[in-house]
Amino acid sequence: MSGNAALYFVDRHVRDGNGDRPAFREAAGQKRAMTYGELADATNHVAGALGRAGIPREARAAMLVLDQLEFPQIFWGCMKAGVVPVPLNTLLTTQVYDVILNDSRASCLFVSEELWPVVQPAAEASPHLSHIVVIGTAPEGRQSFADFVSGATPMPAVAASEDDVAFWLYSSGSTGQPKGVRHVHGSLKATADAYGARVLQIEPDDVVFSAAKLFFAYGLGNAMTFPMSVGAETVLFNGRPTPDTMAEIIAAEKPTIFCGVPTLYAAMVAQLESRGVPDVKLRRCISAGEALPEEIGRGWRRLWGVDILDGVGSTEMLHIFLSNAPGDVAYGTSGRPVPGYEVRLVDEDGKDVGAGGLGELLVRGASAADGYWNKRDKSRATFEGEWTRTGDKYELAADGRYVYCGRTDDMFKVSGIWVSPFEVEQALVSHPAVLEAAVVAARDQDGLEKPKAYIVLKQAKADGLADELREFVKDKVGKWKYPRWIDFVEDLPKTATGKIQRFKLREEP
Ligand code: 3SK
Repeated sequence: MSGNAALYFVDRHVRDGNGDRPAFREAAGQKRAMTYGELADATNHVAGALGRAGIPREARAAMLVLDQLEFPQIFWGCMKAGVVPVPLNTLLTTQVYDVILNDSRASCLFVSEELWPVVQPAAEASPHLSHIVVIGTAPEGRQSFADFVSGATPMPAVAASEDDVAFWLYSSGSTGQPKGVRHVHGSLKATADAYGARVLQIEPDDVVFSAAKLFFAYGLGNAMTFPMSVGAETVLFNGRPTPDTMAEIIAAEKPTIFCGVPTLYAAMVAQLESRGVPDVKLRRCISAGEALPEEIGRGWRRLWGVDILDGVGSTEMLHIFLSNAPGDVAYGTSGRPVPGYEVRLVDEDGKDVGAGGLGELLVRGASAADGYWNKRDKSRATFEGEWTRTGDKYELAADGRYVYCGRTDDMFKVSGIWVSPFEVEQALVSHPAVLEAAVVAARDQDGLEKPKAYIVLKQAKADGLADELREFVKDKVGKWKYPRWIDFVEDLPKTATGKIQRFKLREEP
């Protein structure tokens, strides 16, 4: 049998007589919905339209597409045709789209009408794009998605091996350099069988709502492949996730599974503490992107009566490989390896560190990417045979849980002793006045590194707060770790997955 993932995730449901089951519904805009049968049909049409347009197998199709019904139609339609969909972060700049369109040499671009203005200059300058397809109302001279598929002869999925490259995702990482991460067909089922089945424990009757968008590896699993692996339904939202929009959608759409990121959970807890939560029974809540502060997990549990399962994944591993699990939650830790994955901690010489030691986390599992596109040195440095380097520093606690200590490149020494910015940030966010914090190394007048904090407050700043926070950190995590400088800011620079971009803060004079 062909290993084309579209057969498993899409066509299998029709073959098994489940074509009438709901697959996706939109929570905003036209509020359209689509069954598994309609999706199978639409994807065959997209595949046929790609063939008719002369887009060959293995060509890349860039997708700058909001969370709307066309996303799964195009993603799986491309895979049926053997064309490689490349979902792009919808929040980037024209300049970064220019870099990505050139790097990927995409021959085709699918773009939501709302996003066309930002990509237009890059798309029109691209020497590689032969087709630009606008979802919604196409501007003068451009082809709409409806016209692109209209009259196309439906085409079934091409035979593919599980090891064929199926799709790419661009990872900006914490350094901001986009890298095309090439994933194979087999990886999608590997993550669904591991995290989806064993941690999320998703069931056919679940309704999933993910604040993380489909273009992130995290959102792609949450809101597409996990629900589709069991024939469940996903609520799609094409807008910005804020505490207000999330609470409204949860109240109206009544999901059973909610997938968020720490920043959003923090803002939701702060807001819902005074307003109260909607009368909805969430049975599973998950978090990734960055480590979840303990207070937020506890606050959420108080409000909703359900834990947040915090985990860590990466674009390179496609989804979460280390996680807390239902009935086995320890806030402030990333939990244990997800069944199907193995992890190791190694020191700077690549030697395994002993119990209680601090080391870089390496992971092994079936969903590892096939490598970065066109970046041989970076591929070699990250994918070491079966093991993938994560760039995250972890400690293994005596109870077998892993505790996040920061990025390998964010750690610094103060008076010869390691400081984890993450640990200082955790101390700061446990202060009642602090909503978010980012800590970086800055140099004092002697050129020595010391912690500097950027802080987003919950409310207006009280007099003497900076000194109070310094004492608070000293008491909580150690005298040498307190921030010598504190800047109160409106927000923090973040990657699309919610990771703080400390390198941007370090760049400041
Ligand atoms: O950042 C994470 O933890 C993550 C989780 C799942 C998939 C992708 C990513 C980056």
